[in-house]
Amino acid sequence: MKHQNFNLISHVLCPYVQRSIITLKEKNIPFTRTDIDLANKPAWFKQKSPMGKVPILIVDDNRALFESSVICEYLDEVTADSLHPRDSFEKANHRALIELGSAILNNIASLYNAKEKARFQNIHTEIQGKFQFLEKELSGIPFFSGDKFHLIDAVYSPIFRYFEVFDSFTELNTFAHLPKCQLWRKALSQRKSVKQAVSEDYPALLVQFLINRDSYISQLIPPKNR
Ligand SMILES: N[C@@H](CCC(=O)N[C@@H](CS)C(=O)NCC(=O)O)C(=O)O
Repeated sequence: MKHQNFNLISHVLCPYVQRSIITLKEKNIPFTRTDIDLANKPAWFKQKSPMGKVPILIVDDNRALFESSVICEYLDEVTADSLHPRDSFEKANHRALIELGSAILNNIASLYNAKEKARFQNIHTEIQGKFQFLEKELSGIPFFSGDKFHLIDAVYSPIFRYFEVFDSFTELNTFAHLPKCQLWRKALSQRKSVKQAVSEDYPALLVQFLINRDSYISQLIPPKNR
């Protein structure tokens, strides 16, 4: 890769930012991170982000890319040792399951915004259904396809991270009957790049974010976490 200067426009809690940071770290790409307040978006950000969303990757101070999957693929392409499998079907399948990961993130947003218990439970069942599918697809240990960490692992790490916080105050047991997902989840949580993708106060910030939803999940958070 010729020397390029990367700045990732980010938000402290965003799971799509996290997958990009994990990719940057896994590929040892030097970068700077600029966190912005999504409730008060700077004017320069609106010019760079047509959808008003993070992450945005600024390349050499003048070019910008949006959409985390595109950013991860680009970073993977401009550096050696791809984080995708070599086999075309396997690679396509990883990409398809990355899409599934984004669908799970949408489900998680619906979960924490659900006002009523019944809706919350229905969405949780939908999420479990998607992980049941993944349980059948998981072909390796400790990561999705075995020893090598791939882009798909970067995508699922922030997804599992939500459940670390949910499990600190609820009994969802999302992965109770999914032993392979449990092992995958554990391995991802111990990966250095995954740990480094968020700040130490991430759990407290997420809890505060969940309280502010004023939704069903907010009511489950005990006073000691507030
Ligand atoms: N498909 C987008 C999704 C990114 C996204 O939804 N980012 C959220 C934060 S996690 C965002 O910036 N939302 C805008 C807002 O909250 O106003 C991607 O993969 O980059």
